[in-house]
Amino acid sequence: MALKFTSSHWGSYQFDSSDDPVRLRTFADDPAPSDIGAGWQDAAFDADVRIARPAIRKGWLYGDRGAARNDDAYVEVPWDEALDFAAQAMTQTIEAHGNQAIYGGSYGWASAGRFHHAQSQLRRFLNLAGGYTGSKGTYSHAAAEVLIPHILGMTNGQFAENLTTWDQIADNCTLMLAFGGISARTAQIAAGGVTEHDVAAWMQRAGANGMQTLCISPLMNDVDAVAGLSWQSIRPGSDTALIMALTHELIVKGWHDTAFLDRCVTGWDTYQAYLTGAADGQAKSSEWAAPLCDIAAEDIRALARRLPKERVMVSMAWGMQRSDHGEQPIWAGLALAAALGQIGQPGTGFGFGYGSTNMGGRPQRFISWPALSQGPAKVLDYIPVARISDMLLYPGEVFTYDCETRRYPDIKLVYWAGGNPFHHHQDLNRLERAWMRPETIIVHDHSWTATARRADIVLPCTTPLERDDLMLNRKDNRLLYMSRLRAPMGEARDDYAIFNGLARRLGFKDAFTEGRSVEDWQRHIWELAVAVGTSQGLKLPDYDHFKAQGVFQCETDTESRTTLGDFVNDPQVHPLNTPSKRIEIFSDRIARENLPDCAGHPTWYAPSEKTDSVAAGWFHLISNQPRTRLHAQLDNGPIAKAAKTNGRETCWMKTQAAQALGLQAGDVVLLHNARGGCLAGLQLDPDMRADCVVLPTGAWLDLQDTPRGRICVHGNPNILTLDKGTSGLGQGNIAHTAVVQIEKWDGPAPPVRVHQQPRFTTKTEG
Ligand SMILES: Nc1nc2c(c(=O)[nH]1)N[C@H]1C(S)=C(S)[C@@H](COP(=O)(O)OP(=O)(O)OC[C@H]3O[C@@H](n4cnc5c(=O)[nH]c(N)nc54)[C@H](O)[C@@H]3O)O[C@H]1N2
Ligand SMILES: Nc1nc2c(c(=O)[nH]1)N[C@H]1C(S)=C(S)[C@@H](COP(=O)(O)OP(=O)(O)OC[C@H]3O[C@@H](n4cnc5c(=O)[nH]c(N)nc54)[C@H](O)[C@@H]3O)O[C@H]1N2
Ligand SMILES: [Mo]
Repeated sequence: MALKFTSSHWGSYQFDSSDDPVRLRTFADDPAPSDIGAGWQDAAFDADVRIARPAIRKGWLYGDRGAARNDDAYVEVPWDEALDFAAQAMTQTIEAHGNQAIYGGSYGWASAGRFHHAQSQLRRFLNLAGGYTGSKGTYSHAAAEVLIPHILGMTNGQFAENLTTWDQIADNCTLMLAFGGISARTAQIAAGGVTEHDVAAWMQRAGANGMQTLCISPLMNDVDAVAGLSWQSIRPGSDTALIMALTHELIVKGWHDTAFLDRCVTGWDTYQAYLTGAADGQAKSSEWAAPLCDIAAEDIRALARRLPKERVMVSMAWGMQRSDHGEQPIWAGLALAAALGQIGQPGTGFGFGYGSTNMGGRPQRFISWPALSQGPAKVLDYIPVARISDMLLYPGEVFTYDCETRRYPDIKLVYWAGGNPFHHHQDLNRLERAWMRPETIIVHDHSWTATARRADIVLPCTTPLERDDLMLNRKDNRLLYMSRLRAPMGEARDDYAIFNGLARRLGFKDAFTEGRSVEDWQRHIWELAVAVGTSQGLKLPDYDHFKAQGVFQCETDTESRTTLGDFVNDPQVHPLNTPSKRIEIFSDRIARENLPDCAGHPTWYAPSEKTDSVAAGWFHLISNQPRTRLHAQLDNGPIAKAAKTNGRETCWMKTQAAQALGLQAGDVVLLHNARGGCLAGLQLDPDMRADCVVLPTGAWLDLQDTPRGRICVHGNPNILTLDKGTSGLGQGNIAHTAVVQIEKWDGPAPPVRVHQQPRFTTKTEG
């Protein structure tokens, strides 16, 4: 018997291939495995959702140019025919419109594993085909990705890797201000694979050491139970006002650390003039913030009084900036930490992303393992990733992004592999309209997701359980050889094999494969990894030994880090890479853009939707990350299904708020606003705000015609969210900013059909 291993974004697994049937078990050395994975095997081999064979949308075969894309039947075809169609569509697009008419932004999480990473494969393929229009930034933290380089002189990725480590927090921090929480729910996930979940254990250790945690969030359970926990409920979208009022209190009481500000910060005077009202006549006082945040002014003052006496970490969940003007809480939070003068000291200062995944603040050495080469980019056009509907609807129009002005390209062909925009994008009715514009849409997925059901050429790929791969994640201490559990289902092929077939038709197969088989590539990547290991003082085994052992443990030493520690120690010797060489609380570069929605210093802007500006009966929608799956992945599996309410996605309201509307646990409710509507199954939660409703992301979109119009009968919140950029600077998505109305669904509710196969037809039928 030989144990074999595999990995995913939610955890790692082991199995004995001589077992019959073969069953995945959680990786034995993970101290706190995620529940999500218990449903992986069933979800992956669910014949009801798997794409068995290549399929072409009927209307596309007859040249409808996208008209019926939102609800059509599919014709199954042999692989050769499907690949011929795809190659022809690419050739025609490139000849008639040039490579920039291909959108290959293809955002999404795909699967863990270095070689079979769908986006890497796609980009390598499209670059060899002459290039494509790409995307910049993520749905996770786009606003921060643009802002942080301006104000800290490093990328968001570099900042993330310099996050003050958990050991320092546990030993030194006495007050954790957890804006948006720090949760084991989200810490189940780590991009690229994870063998050890430890965020909950670090929080317990910090709590046992006396750290107080203040969960500042609309939901109490955004921090899991821990010693020293308390909850400050806040109106969604108003954190910037609270942070400014706290900073204002420090200034007027003279409790701010002027020595730190003089030494390490630029632009404090400008910001202070804004806070005191000298600049605009409005002091950002506790009285000013109180009605915005729905927190008593006295409570804000009491919190401000505590701050100078504690060793404080100002922590922001990533979700804080996935909202209108999402740049501002980050910038204002950094300014608050600067005013406290505790940046650069162990366990205190400013943090972004603790608990948002398992990665933030891990006290370990990060090693840059090799990846598949994607080749040089040949087209330089791109869009901010969340502006996809705008791009498709308004080709040629101007947009601003990161202090540049550009135009949207005219896209004729969309190619997606490893993502699900009809899960992840906001205002899905709007995306559906935009999605009708391109001539051809090609999608690789293993399952009939909402996006696959809206593609013209659907190519079935394997899941990681059907292929070998390497897990090389710089933020995990182990390297895993991922072994296949079983042969591919149906006619599924690896993304690599699919691109191979296309590259042959397009005449660049040799350049794409470099003459290597899958195993040759994996051996090649491993050899590069061995060289990296050597440069880091690690002796990795050769490929065959690694494959046989399955696991390589890098090291057990911890590496403790302090964000901006060197800089604060000596700003002259370790200056920041900003224009002023310091932390920029005023950025001249941003100010010069004169943007209406992002000034040169942290600024309060009212969000486009909020509960205090609508009539009673409106609720703020919180579409947070789902506890039971990764985004829309595994939604068809047993763990996600067990958490649904009568087969629909569960939404939560505060007990009293639901009672006031005459609603009970288990009711089917309709959530709606001007953009759309969805059904969900109601559950009650006493520990959340009365003006909020929680509907996590990831229920597969199931639009059906009902007496109340075309609504999602399953519970996808993105039918309700707002498709707008955070600002003309960051252009991040604002998924966390939306208001909705709720009512009981009377009468029979339409059954959910999206976890079944789509409609099939023949070429000539109908
Ligand atoms: N309302 C709201 N919306 C949100 C968010 C929110 O907080 N609220 N969060 C946003 C965030 S942070 C993110 S990151 C996005 C996530 O959005 P996505 O990353 O698009 O979501 P996933 O469901 O992970 O989609 C990955 C897809 O890749 C497919 N796949 C897996 N492995 C492979 C493979 O090997 N090859 C191929 N070809 N396909 C594969 C899966 O089946 C799945 O359909 O959602 C965003 N959307
Ligand atoms: N189980 C699971 N874990 C995941 C994922 C998943 O799909 N499933 N996805 C992963 C990905 S891609 C990402 S990017 C991260 C995202 O990680 P986060 O961004 O940290 O997670 P969210 O759940 O979007 O947001 C955290 C909380 O912010 C609170 N919140 C929303 N609006 C506001 C506000 O205006 N003010 C305050 N104070 N709080 C607010 C909500 O109550 C929400 O529960 O999660 C990762 N982890
Ligand atoms: Mo994300």
